Amino acid sequence: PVAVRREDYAAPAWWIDTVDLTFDLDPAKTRVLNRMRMRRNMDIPAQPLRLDGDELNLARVLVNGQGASFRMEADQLVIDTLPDAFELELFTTCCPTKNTKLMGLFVSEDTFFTQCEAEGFRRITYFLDRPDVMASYQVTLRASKALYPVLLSNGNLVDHGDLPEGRHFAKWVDPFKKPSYLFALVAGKLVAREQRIKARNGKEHLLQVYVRAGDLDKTEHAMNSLIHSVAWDEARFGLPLDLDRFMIVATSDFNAGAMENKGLNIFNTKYVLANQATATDADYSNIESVVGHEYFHNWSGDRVTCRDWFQLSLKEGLTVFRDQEFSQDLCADASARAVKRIEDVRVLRTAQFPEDAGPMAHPVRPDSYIEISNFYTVTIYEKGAEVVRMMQTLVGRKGFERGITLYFERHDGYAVTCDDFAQAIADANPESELAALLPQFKRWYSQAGTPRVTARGHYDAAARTYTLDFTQSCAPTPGQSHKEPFVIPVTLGLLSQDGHELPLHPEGDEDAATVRSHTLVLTQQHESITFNNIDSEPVPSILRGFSAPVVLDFDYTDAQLLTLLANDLDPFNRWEAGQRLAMRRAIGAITAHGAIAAGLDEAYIRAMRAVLRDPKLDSAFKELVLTLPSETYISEQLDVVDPQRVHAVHEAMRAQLATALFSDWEWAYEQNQDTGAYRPDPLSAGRRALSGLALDNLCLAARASGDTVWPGKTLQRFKDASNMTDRFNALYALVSSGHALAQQALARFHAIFKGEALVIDKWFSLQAGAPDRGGDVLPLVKQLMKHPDFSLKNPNRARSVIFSYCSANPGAFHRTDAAGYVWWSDRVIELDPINPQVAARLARALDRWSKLAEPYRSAAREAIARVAARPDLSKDTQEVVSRALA
Ligand code: B3K
Ligand code: ZN
Repeated sequence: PVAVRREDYAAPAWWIDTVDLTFDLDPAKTRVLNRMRMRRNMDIPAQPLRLDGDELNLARVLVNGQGASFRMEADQLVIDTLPDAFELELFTTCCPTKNTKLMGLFVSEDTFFTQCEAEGFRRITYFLDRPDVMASYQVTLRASKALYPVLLSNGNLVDHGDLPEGRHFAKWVDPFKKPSYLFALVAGKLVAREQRIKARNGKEHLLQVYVRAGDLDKTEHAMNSLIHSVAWDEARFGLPLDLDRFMIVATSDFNAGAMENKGLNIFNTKYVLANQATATDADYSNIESVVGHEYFHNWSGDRVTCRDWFQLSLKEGLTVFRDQEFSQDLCADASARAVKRIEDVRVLRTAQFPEDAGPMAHPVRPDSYIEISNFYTVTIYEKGAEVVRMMQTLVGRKGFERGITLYFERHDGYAVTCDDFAQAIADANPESELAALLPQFKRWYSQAGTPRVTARGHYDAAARTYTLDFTQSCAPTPGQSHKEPFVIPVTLGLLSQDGHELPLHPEGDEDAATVRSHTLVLTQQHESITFNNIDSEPVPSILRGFSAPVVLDFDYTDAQLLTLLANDLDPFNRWEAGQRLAMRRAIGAITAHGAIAAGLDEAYIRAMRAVLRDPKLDSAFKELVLTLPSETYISEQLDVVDPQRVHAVHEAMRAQLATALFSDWEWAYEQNQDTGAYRPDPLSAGRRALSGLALDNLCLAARASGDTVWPGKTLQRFKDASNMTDRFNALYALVSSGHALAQQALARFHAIFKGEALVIDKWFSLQAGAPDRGGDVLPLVKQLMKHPDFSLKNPNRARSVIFSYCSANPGAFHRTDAAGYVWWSDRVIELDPINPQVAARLARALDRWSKLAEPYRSAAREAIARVAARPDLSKDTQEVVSRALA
């Protein structure tokens, strides 16, 4: 397979002005009539017309109503001789039931759905399937009225009616031009929750959430999230809903989380369906984020889209930033906002930092790809969002809003680039540091890898000054051996040793006399900042709020970290101090020679107890502080990883924290019981999260002491719980502590929820992700694959077993006998012909193989090579494994 390169971008040789599609929907053979008005792009030299296609049967090609001569070149339909403007009529068929890739037109539970991003439209009809070709669409759907009573596509319903032989039709017109990747249709037996809303200007809109008949009682939260999203985008950025009707439709077979098709968002059921009996607080919160995310794409993605797929982060980074801000703005207070920020940073550091350090590392705006589907990554999404966040930091919140306004004024209706976005934000803020540093700032788009910022502090008692020296560097990544310095906003403050926030007097900035946080913008490899009037050596709080996506290296003493943990005004750095204390102890125990020891000292335990018992802190924040860094995050800090040792130390630390704080956990559990009606708001969700963590610790401590009281109470809690969060937390506590009662709880859980696919996913996932005890998880996972409820074709189900084991359970997956790796390679090979996107994602489970200690390293490499050696691998999987071996 050949790589597509960003520098090869060329404007399309032809434009498509209008598309008129007629579908005769039949699961085995759907007929598609495509009539397009096309014209030559006069700005570039004349070229033949090349239309993309994939797995289509072509029946007819007419140019201006006449048979035309054409040829096929690989998957492309090529027409050499054409007038400058013409009507092209294509007639093709495809087979939705055989479409297990879930790209293009497919059937899920007897309903038709489409997924076209990035290159799925070519599986529906021949087309210029690239985002810079924007056309006006009208779509006629025809199908059996009994089997497919609901017929949906983008835009407005302009006509519908009955046809002979029990069939009916619906005609939709999208008032906006769009690229093909935003096309969608849905046809099937669905019901909708509906809500009419009034925008600020008094205009009415119809909001609809379509689901299968039995799921209507799980749509209230998604609808509320949509209503909040519409209001938020209008209030924060002045971006209104531009359609009369906005639809969300849920399907249980979906590769991604959701898709922002214009006016017709298609969602994985996981991000729509929730009620208190079936969904956890985390599910509620994810639904809010994803509904927001897809809705915000209506502007950032649909009104202004990407010129080419290298610009993917133009819409994804910006839209993740927007959904993160949305969720924060829905929080009642600063503490809840900080909790959300910590959660977002945790995702970035546990998933994106490893990507940036591994074989798939790529810039936020990549330079080449073999399969674009492989680049829907945490780098494009989450790091892309951090780049946008830094722009906001550099121009201020108001300045950023001005920038967004200018961006949409300039580019509405066009397909543009990341450069255009950054330019608009800078141009709207000509006096800002962003405007002054724009070319250098844009290295965040072009250079891959996570920068490391090393800081050193010097206190001069005689001069009463404190100086911080900063050095930045960035390790080589594939194809980029040398990196230029980044623009890095570092927000910082100083604390006295007894924990008081010091007023800052940065040299040369006398106005800052009373400021307690200062944002220093690093641009050089080395630079310093000096603070005046400092009476004794301070404790620096650096990178507050995680002001840049970097690794901060500062040689804190334990005493300094304990001061920050107890006193920092910035909740992010308060949490971070606790993580650093735990990380230091984890690394110490892992790298020490000899037997496994948890290595948690009294000072650490005491500090954790103080946080847990602090009446001024919210439960949600406590839960984050009391949660140890994950095995994945710990492993990233090591040069050579022995996953079994990491796992053993992590388990020992968990057990020690459970036992040492036993009565505190009991107290915290009792303190965090809610009696009122279930509400998924951050405050009560935080209380459930902390009581869940407490229960987990109490069961763990019981395991060590032989106590049976808490496991018994936990089982009772599992049975009595009035919501899924409490029920699942209790089940989790029994399973993760390996208690004998777990088996009956699991059986009961399955029996209660056997009709609820999303809950059964949780049931599978919990077992496949359980802490390994003597290699017991792999045999269990093999059993789970034989369970009658298991299906490899359903992505959610496949992920719930296979990914939970291979990607989320390092202690079980990395076995000295290599059996986990062999099993992984079998699953990648088995999945690849069914669904290459899911297979390629699974293929990334061994991305970090070269960091592993022996015998893991050689065994992992061998397993990857085994996959790579397969003939007929999809280009998705091929790209991932060949980069891993490069
Ligand atoms: N834009 C879609 C991505 C679809 C994934 C294609 N492989 C979801 C989102 O980011 O909103
Ligand atoms: Zn998106």
